[in-house]
Amino acid sequence: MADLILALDATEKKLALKIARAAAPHLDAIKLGYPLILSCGLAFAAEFEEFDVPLIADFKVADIPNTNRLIAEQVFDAGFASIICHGFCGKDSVEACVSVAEDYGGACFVVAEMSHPGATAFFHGGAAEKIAELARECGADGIIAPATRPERVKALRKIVGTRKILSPGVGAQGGDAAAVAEIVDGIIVGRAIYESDDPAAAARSFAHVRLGR
Ligand code: NUP
Repeated sequence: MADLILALDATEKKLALKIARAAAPHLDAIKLGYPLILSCGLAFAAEFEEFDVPLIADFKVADIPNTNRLIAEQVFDAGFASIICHGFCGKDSVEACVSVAEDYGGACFVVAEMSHPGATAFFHGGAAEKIAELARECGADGIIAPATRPERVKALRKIVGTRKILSPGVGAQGGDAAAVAEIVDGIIVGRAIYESDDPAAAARSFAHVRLGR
């Protein structure tokens, strides 16, 4: 069974908080990324404290090690529990994020393969496997792998072993939560919850995935 992680890509403060308040009782984490943070500012993350759900920063950090370190420090200072970085920049860049995460008692996840159709152009042909291996070597807490391609999640699971796999692509992108729930540690759901007229009910509809939590 897997955690349910809301990808809160709403871009308006009041609406974002309303959705979070409604859905929070049915969630294990909330993921905030560029859409919300560029609109509302990094400090806005503090306003989610009241929901008592850990925050994941999805900035897909992809820079030189020093810049990655500076970004990760900003993220954890703002109260996030986890950060997502890219792996294609190499070991030293990923290690910078992992090291800051460790300093703050947080977690770092590395994108191994993305969920959209175009991702196959660069992530297939061995790249995703290499990135998953690199994530393991760097001591990352886990990887991001696509719910839109359960067979790829299975292949990457063989590489990362017991490290966590968080899986986006459920709902709006066509992925089926049930198809990956048994092989991942968390499913990431955005529009299927935050664009719903009833975000609480939409989040609750994934309860089968969270059974036993
Ligand atoms: O490969 C990825 N696919 C993906 O959709 C890596 C991601 N981080 N995401 C994010 O997950 C994406 O940016 C969005 O925030 C969320 C999926 O949202 P939705 O398609 O469920 O609305």
